[in-house]
Amino acid sequence: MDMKDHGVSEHVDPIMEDIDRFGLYKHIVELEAYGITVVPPETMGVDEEFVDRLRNAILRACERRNGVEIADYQASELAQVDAGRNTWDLLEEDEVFVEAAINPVNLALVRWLLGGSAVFSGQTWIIKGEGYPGLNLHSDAHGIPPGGGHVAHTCNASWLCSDYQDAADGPTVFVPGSHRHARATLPHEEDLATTPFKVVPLVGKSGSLAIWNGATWHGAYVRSNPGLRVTLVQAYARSYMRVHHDYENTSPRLLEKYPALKRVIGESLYPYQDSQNADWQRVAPFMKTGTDPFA
Ligand SMILES: O=C(O)CCC(=O)C(=O)O
Ligand SMILES: [Fe+2]
Repeated sequence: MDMKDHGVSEHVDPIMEDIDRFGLYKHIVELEAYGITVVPPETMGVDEEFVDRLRNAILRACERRNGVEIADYQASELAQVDAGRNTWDLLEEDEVFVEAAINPVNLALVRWLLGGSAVFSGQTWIIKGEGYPGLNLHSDAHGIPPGGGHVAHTCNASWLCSDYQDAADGPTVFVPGSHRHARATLPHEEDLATTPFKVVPLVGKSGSLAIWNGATWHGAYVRSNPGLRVTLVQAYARSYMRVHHDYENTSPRLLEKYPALKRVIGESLYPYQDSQNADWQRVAPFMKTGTDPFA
């Protein structure tokens, strides 16, 4: 018996359908239990050609925006200052960023965490070279007060565009299960060298998607390997959150070409478009999200 076949929830049934179709049960359970899961490229339905395009699009955007040259990412000695600026808002730089944002397996996992009304909030690259510093433990669910942990409010869906094999690659690290604390880290918990929590480094091959509940504490190790770690970070949020970037202004050409992009960008209810009149047609679906975490 499949519960989803009984039409009990118009919101969770289609998400279940995707979880079933893409074989994501283990990843859903890991998201619940640990607040983080790593999905291999085979399950993501992507091949090497996709990852090469995605990595190249990031590297070319960095070159264009920051006036640098990155010939071979596996040997590049790119300076940290050039890797770390002008990194946000990549969607219109290359259509591969749209493909990454609306990958159906990615969206199934995002919608499990944030509901069918999940909103695309922002994309940024992380490019990290030899000797770049690590990062203290933190939550990405900024602005959510303690106590708001029953559902995920945001999530981070990051495409690995280089292999993360061990600590020397400078990977993201996680405190598994920390989403259950439902608060940001406190100062004495943040330092990776002294935190009382067990920290687990992200291991995965290029083309994997690491997705975590925005409340799951994470940081990063120093990179000691030569060459560049390359990552596309994608932020999604529930529809009541403020987005990193206002994608409602995305070119009509892209929105028309990719209906899935149009859906995940959505149309925020607030602020009202007409400041003197409530738009009841748009209020109704927003109210639905108050009745069901999968709406
Ligand atoms: O992998 C890293 O360097 C840190 C990533 C991070 O904090 C994030 O993507 O929110
Ligand atoms: Fe983060």
